Amino acid sequence: MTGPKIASELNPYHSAPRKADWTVDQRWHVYTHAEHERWDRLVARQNQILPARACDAFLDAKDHLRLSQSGIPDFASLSRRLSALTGWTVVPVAGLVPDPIFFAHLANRRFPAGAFIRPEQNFDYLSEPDVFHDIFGHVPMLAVPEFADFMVAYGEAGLRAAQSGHLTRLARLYWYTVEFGLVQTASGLRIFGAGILSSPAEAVYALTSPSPARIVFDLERTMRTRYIIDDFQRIYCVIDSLEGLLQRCTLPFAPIYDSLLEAPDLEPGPTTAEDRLISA
Ligand code: HBI
Ligand code: FE
Repeated sequence: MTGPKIASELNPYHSAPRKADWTVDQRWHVYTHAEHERWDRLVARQNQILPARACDAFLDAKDHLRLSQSGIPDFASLSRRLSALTGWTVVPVAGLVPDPIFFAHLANRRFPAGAFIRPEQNFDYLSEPDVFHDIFGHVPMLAVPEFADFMVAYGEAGLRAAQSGHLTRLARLYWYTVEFGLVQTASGLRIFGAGILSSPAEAVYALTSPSPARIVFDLERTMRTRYIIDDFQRIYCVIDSLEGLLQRCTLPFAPIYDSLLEAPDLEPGPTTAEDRLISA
């Protein structure tokens, strides 16, 4: 699933004036008809796949935020709807921003979202976060109060981890929850991770393929587990509930980092004797 890297000349925001916090102007009126239409096709495809696969909180919030309306969303009006629910806003960025900048935005309830849309030749997959991944994949969960508060706590923890040198381990928490998390519900296993929610193929694979391992989320285990960025995941972590994630992850992480100092990293695949496996 490796895609070609997006050439920076294809992303007009790379040459746009950037503010100190790395945000740019979205310049919504500059999107072309083809770009709006590409968004519509990406949304339509995902809307076919996500019912009964995404968690209900995501599906409800996606409708509430009117993300299936035609055209790439205007971040300012989307932010008004979102902030009425949880106080979060979305701010446009050109692409990846440096870690401390990213964490400072999260800690202040601002989600930095790529403003560009993937080019047509990358319709199925792009390694960089674009407007479809960031807005369609991430923003609905930010309208869910428990998740919204978890993301603030993550941003604050990120600012501390960047100082104390524990970012590698903290970033794995983000990866295995915010990006690739599954949640156990009364109606079965569901998706809440944005990396899966924005991928048609992985949305099916994550829930039903026999090849990846699915284990009950354990914070220490997650922090020790490396991840792969250019293929489907080989292991998924399953939380019990968003409330549980929030409670577990708003406790201070410093004692956990310390307790893991001697613990070796784990590969993203093989399970251990302590893992509690979940069948698909
Ligand atoms: N920047 N725009 C953007 N989006 C991200 O998801 C992102 C980032 N910068 C850093 C980063 N993620 C990660 O380092 C962490 O969450 C760990
Ligand atoms: Fe993401």
